[in-house]
Amino acid sequence: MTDLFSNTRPDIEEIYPDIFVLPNFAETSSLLNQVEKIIEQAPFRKMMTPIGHYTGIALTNCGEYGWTSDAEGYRYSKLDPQTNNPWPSLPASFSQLANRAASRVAFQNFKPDACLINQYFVGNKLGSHQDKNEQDFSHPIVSISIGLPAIFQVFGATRAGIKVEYLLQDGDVMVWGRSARLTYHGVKTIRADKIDPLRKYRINITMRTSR
Ligand code: MD3
Ligand code: FE
Repeated sequence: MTDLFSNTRPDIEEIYPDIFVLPNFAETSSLLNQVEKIIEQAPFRKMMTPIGHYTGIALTNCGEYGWTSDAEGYRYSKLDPQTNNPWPSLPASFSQLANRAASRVAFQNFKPDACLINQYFVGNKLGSHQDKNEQDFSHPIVSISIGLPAIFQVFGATRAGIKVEYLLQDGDVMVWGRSARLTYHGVKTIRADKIDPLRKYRINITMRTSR
């Protein structure tokens, strides 16, 4: 029987075919320390999109390749376009965490070469989209949620498909691949946390194999 008053969650939840959540899998304070170091080298910034708007979310990258956007389109780049320096290196603790999470859902030897770090403030959202700038869709994607909670939306095979919604919380790790690799997804508008009003933002770390 489900206990309404307990907040325990299972070790692994498959929220949609081939999209897995590992609740509270990550210890986030050490990850945040690493993010602080990364943004000294490569600060959070909004990027121009191909349709001439700026991304609402601020972002940066670490790892060999970083996801970037400008008037020409979306791509992975070895250099930070703002400084022309290589992106900060991917901390071993990030790739180890991603590799451990992926292996829990039967993706062995996941070795991300790209790590996108998104920063959401209250009011920010991420509309329905696919991640398709990578070369080989047989690799999974692993993401880590830090800070404010967010309602993650899965739309399925089309932009406006049937939704599954899941509340991602601090420390939750998501792994998806195989049949879900090209699934449309998004993040609903971030709201202030009444229980924890000092939390001002959400950070999502997404690790991918770009090629
Ligand atoms: C499910 N970021 O940066 S990560 C993105 O919370 C992005 O910042 C969201 O979507 C965030 O592209 C969600 C989790 C995620 C990423 C890609 C997916 C889930 C996915 C691709 C297919 C299915
Ligand atoms: Fe995405």
